[in-house]
Amino acid sequence: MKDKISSLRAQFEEELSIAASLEVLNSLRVGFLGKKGSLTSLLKELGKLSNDERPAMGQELNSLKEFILSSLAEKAKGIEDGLLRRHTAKGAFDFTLPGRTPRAGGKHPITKVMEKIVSIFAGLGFSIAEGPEVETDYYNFEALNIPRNHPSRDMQDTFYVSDEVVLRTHTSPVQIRVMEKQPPPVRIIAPGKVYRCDADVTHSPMFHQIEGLMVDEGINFNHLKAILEIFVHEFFGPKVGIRFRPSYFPFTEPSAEVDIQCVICSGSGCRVCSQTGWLEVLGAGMVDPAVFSFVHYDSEKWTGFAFGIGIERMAMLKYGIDDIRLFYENDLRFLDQFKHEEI
Ligand code: 2U9
Repeated sequence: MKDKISSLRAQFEEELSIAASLEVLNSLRVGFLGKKGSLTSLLKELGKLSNDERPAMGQELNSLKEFILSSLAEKAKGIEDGLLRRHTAKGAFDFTLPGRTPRAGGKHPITKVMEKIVSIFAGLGFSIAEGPEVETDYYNFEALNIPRNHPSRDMQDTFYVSDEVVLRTHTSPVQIRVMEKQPPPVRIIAPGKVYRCDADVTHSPMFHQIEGLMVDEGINFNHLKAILEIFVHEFFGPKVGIRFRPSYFPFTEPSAEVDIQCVICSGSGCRVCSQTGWLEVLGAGMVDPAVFSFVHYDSEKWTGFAFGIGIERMAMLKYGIDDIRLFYENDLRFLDQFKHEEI
């Protein structure tokens, strides 16, 4: 038995030394260790040995088995490494290929328009104020002189959280909160999300506004006109015509709606401006003294103007977009168009 084990080891070493592929290594493994392999047959013969001989021979066979397994593994690794080296040396792997560039995103068009408008007013000395999107009836309506029976308070127009709590329908409550906290002068803009129960091609249940408020001694309608003219010319271009039309809001008196010459037809009349040549872009007015009395500002001493701008509307006019829902669908074919757009 001892001789058989020695000659099996010699035979294995001989065959291993000339094995040059993973396939040959596998047939060696089967030939020696498989069900009918030569080492397996010797293991079966152990039973025929005497009780004295069996343990030593069993140990020898086991150590030969370990030797075969570790030698096969070592040789296989050598062959695999060689294969890889030859493969890459042949040029199958091009180390000079550039990596895959990650797809770069861009700012959402609403964010871009928002930031542009904020920067125009920041340049005119306005600071930014923010406040909660879930508001009380008092801040959203009452303190803004919006009466109990006003249509905007209707369930049809406002999202009610409870009898006294609403999703803000405009950012005006921010200005009320600022005035409650600080005395005049005030020069702020309030950008943010607002909510109205309305949905079609030009209305979304959530949209964005920037409102402005300036309060000081001697502020009059001329200041309002000048600030809004500067804004419109910076945003739409220096040549666009602008006009103020009398209007009504509960929180301003007098009030005005501001139109610009149609950006599509330059004023000659088209479908977008309903053949009028003008487009309404924002609302404004002198703060109603009733609003000042809610925040304990003396309306004999202080006057102020306020204005409101709908961001989605500005973006739609600027880029000629006719459906507001495109802003919220996250279709990259739409959004990618604004990626490199300089406003
Ligand atoms: C205070 C007092 C007055 C803000 C104003 C408008 C006119 C206006 C609309 C523009 C488009 C809303 O998003 S929109 O539909 N806004 O027309 N907003 S005056 O007046 C204020 C605000 C705060 C304390």
